[in-house]
Amino acid sequence: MRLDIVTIFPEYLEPLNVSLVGKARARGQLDVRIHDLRDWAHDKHNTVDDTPYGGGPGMVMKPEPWGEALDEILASGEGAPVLVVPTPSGEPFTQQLAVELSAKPWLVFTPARYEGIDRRVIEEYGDRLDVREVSIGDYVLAGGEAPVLVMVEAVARLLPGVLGNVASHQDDSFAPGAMADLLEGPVYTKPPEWRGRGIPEVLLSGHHGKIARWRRDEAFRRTDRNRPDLIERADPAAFDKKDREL
Ligand code: 6GU
Repeated sequence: MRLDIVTIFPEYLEPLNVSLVGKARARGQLDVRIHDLRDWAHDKHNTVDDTPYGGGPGMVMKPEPWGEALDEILASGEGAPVLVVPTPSGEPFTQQLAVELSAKPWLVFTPARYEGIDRRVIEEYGDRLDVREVSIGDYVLAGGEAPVLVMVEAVARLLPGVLGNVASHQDDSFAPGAMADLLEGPVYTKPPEWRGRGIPEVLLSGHHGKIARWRRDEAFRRTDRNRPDLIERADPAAFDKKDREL
């Protein structure tokens, strides 16, 4: 998969050299290209923003540098990428969207600063590309770079061969399957006693059926406590009699 990211803070994206994404890049599973938007700003101060038409606070990113940057990036590859525009007014970034994006060969991200990008840029590329305006949650950040880090990590770990153990995302919170609609429950490792605290005995029983039932009950309890909306929204058929007794 190829990813292009256009930003005025390339150094903000240095975490993409580390850990899972860094390793995927080093192995050639992920081709990440980070571009400095100011390379396409041509005045003495490399200006990329201007005051908003109609007045109001803050600054708006000018269309010309984005247009030149995106034209050059689009011309450098085969076919059409999905253009992912991070914005607090976008559609929610969900595991489902991460799965969808992970199936694409090429994504271009346009993290903005200030009050966002001149609307005409989104319209212009919307005529030619699949454009997704995406928010990572109901809070406001100073720019789209941190959301890009979030989205790239969520997508990269779904690529074939990127996670060591394919089973490790089968029962992720939000993954489809038997535990769909439930958050993951608690996990334990050695030692068997730490600061006087043991581990649930069922986990030592070797009884796989009982362990699966316990995990499901814990998942249900956690979801009921932390995200009751997920249970409200789910298909009632997803829950059995034992769930309802908890
Ligand atoms: Cl994608 N950008 C900004 N600036 N703030 C956000 C966001 C994106 N998602 C949630 N808050």
